[in-house]
Amino acid sequence: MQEQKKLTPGTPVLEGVMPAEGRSVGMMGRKGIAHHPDITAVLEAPELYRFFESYFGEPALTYSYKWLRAVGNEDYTGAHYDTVYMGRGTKKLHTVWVPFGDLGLEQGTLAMCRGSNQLDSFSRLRETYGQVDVDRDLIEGWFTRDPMEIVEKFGGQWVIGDYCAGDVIIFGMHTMHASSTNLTNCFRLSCDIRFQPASEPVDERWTKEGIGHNPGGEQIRSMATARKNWGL
Ligand SMILES: O=C(O)CCC(=O)C(=O)O
Repeated sequence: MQEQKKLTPGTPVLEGVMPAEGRSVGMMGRKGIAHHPDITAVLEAPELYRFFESYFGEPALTYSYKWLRAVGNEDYTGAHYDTVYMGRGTKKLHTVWVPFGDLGLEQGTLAMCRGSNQLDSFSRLRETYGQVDVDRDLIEGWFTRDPMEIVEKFGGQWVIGDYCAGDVIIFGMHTMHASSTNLTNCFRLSCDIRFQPASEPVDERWTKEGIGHNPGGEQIRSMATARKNWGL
């Protein structure tokens, strides 16, 4: 990030201090910093494989694509299900959210909506929005930018906290999540990665070189229009 001149000159590099109006720095992918050996030592640690192998009861694989994020001031993630981005393979795909370092919620941490994956009150949401594929349907991915709307309409409970280096959050493709807004002047560093049973189909957008989301340029439908059609 310093090489890309994204940090405030003269400040300690390890604090990740951003200039005024610093925005997110692109670091996702299959190459570069997301695959630096120091990063993969965390994201592909034997402890993660051991956990998933015991959870799945068979060998686990992880997608080569790493969603490494440096989230800037005033930036945040809207509420969504991950299936809309990576739902073409197994239903047993799981996300692992990994904070890099200790992160307070004022720096923009992950919030999970407890119950959103299984409460009956979310069933219409799971049957409609939960079946979207953003690349096939050419539609926005976030269901809403206002997380409180979720609990007001469907129930559940938002859970958020401060995280320490070494914590992870693990969840399936139909658990609603979002992040708090980064209100500090330091980038929030985290990465989300995916694990699944090795014998099950994969979503090739995230395992094969040269694929990914649509390159763009097409007309993208707004979530507001889709929600009107679903009556949500
Ligand atoms: O870190 C974030 O802001 C979003 C992460 C996310 O959406 C995920 O882990 O699936």
